Amino acid sequence: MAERGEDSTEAEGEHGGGGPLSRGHITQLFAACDLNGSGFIEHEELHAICNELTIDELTDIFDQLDNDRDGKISLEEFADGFMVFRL
Ligand SMILES: [Ca+2]
Repeated sequence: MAERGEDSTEAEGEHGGGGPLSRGHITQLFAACDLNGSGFIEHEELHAICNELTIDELTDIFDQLDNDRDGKISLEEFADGFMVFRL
């Protein structure tokens, strides 16, 4: 008689809510990607990080992240991108 209805582990892990990554993680990741510490991720920085992607793929991702089209990705845009890509 195997009863597999016990999911006690599901109770934890639901605080903080909102997105697969916490805001703190995204901020850390952003800082790690912001190689020159400008407070924005620029095209070259994305290229340096994702150097296995082609320029086309990179441009595509960059365009999707760069909502206001100012040529750089802010923390806000970066965080929004993570909601979309659900990494
Ligand atoms: Ca931007």
